[in-house]
Amino acid sequence: MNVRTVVRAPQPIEEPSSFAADVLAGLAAKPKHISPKYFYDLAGSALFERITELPEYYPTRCELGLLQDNAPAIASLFPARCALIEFGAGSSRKARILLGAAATVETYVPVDISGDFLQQDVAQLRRDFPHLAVYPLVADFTKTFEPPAPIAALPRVGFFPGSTIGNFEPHEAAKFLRNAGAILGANAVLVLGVDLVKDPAILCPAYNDAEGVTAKFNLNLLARINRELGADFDLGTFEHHACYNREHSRIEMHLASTRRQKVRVNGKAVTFRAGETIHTENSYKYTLEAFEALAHGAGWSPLKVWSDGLFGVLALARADETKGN
Ligand code: AVI
Repeated sequence: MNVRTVVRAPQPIEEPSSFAADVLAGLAAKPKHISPKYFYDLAGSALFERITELPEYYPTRCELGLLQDNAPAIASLFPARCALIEFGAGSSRKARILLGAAATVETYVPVDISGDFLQQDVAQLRRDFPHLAVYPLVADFTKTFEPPAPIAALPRVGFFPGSTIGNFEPHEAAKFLRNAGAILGANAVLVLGVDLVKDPAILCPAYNDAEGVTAKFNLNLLARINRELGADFDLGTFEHHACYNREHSRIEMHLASTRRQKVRVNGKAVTFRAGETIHTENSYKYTLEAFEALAHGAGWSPLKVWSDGLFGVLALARADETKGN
């Protein structure tokens, strides 16, 4: 999700938090897995920020370039006097590009699950865009939420940059799109970033950078489990693996145990075979056609696409509106 600086509070060890419960359930499953949403503690967020600046990690650079080069054209699709709702507003860096080009945006609603984070950026935004009303909203954008009352009457534009949609399973991506349609309402436009299928010679280095930052980002998940759940993972005995799965058009990230071992997590023993992995992330890559089909099934029609061949920025409209209903 673009640049995240979210600090999530450590979960108590005694009361099984959802972090503890999810980690234990994922480590008991076959194959072992842990949700990528747990990458983003303070250290993980800082590592992700470094990833976005790596020479091999093209998505952030591509998306920023597409937004900068096409901001007036993107903004021309926005309804008059609208509210811009950003889903998972890690930093408003990308929204600022649209806000600078779209005089028609009256109100900006950054939505993030972390209230701490949202406050960091709002004061500066208000200084930089004095005519803009900013209503940060603490909410889980993968679920339905009520937009703030002052935007009740405004047409809405959704913004979901960063190709974060690629970290959802395709059925979850469709669910997000349907949910976004319900939140944004009639006449809505949704602008999102989608990473495209491409030569694995470009894809694989983006997740296996020479400096090893992505490896640190992946391994930080085990360090976080050690810190917050009193586990005893020996990080020296796990390796970062990232590979392109052609059949599913996705980069898969795993943490592979280099030997047979037993680890204690929250008081429970977890055993690993040599070479056994924890599946930590999928990053789906779409063709524009495949993404448009997914969006169509979830009630959205493409209005316009900007692409450099590596990455796509898509503007979608609610499907019923494009039929004139
Ligand atoms: C946040 N998300 C879009 C990134 C991606 O490319 O899937 C997360 C990431 N994982 C490894 N590098 C970056």
